[in-house]
Amino acid sequence: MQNILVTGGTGMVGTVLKQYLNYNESVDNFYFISSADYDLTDMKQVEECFTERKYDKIIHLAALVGGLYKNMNNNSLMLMKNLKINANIIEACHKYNINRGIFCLSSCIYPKEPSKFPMTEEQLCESEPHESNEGYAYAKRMLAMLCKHYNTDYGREYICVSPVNLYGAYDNFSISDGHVIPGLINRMYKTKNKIAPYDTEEFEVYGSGIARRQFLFAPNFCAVILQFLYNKNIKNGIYNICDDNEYTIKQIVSLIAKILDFNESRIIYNKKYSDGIIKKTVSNKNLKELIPNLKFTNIEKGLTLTYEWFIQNLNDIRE
Ligand code: NAP
Ligand code: GFB
Repeated sequence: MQNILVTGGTGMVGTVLKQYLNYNESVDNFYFISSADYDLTDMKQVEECFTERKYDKIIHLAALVGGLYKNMNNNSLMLMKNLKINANIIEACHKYNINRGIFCLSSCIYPKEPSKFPMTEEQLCESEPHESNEGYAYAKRMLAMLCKHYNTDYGREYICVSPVNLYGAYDNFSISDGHVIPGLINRMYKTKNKIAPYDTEEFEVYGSGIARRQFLFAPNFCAVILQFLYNKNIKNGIYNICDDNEYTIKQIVSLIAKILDFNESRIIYNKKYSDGIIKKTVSNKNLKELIPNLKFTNIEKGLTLTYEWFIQNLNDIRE
């Protein structure tokens, strides 16, 4: 029986992982922490966390996370907070002899003008990321560098998983800070039900709608994290986590409108809002070689389950 520390245990992925483990018996003890337990930007508190008990493995999910507009307006905060969290965690993992762990990157940290699409893991640092999330991107790139060099210098097994845009239950439905799927579901629901200030005739989508994104249902990502944690053949490296599909924002808007039974003729696109990066397609070739029969939830089913959770938890959603 091993002790496994899960940082970011109260976020979307952390909470879905906890649920996943409840459903699927686990041989180990998982300890889920949040910023209320330990502020990981403060090394003193990180030390307290790592001396509370002996941990054998770690799943490092904690980060200051946000959608396009939160990143665009807070690059310095996203850089500083995430740099401190990631450096403190790696330093503590090594100091307290945690030899193996899963560390979370993101597809938005890849180059904005890559040499080729879909982007493979080797292209991660071939040029600078998109300016809209530069702070967050460099803090995650530094996490990847820390894992790479602690693996090389000290024989650690710090493995990086790099998911695409995640969504699902327990997401952050904040209209200003959240990602596109929870943002659209929350605002379209409010417009449909005439809830001020979104009780408008027209429903405004931010941007032109032409941007393309890959989406991954959070429970699918949790299944991959656990497979990587226990797969002894995987000892280091970076792995993109995504299925084969990519959608325009227009397609996502239309899918969400169908699920909410919202009249699409009321939808307009406001190009005053940034689209962010137009395309950031990553390859899942390495993932499929590692786990050939990986199952992914299709977007229609994932969005429907997310909306059903939203409706059932309206009073408790993060927004
Ligand atoms: P989330 O819902 O925003 O949760 C973030 C978690 O990190 C929360 O548990 C939060 O604790 C914790 N945290 C934040 N700052 C902290 C601090 N200073 N000290 C301690 N804990 C802190 O994020 P998520 O969507 O689950 O993301 C999980 C991981 O996936 C992150 O590493 C993120 O970068 C990565 N990722 C997310 C997406 C996406 O689309 N959501 C896409 C790619 C990669 P509190 O609850 O106490 O605040
Ligand atoms: O999900 P999102 O905020 O993040 O935006 P990114 C995706 C796309 O949706 C952009 C459009 O092209 C937006 O213009 N969009 C349309 C909306 N309506 C909305 C809305 O109501 N809310 C939001 N948020 N977008 C993030 C990175 O980029 O990807 C983060 O900034 C993180 O660091 C995340 O990595 C996964 O995909 O543009």
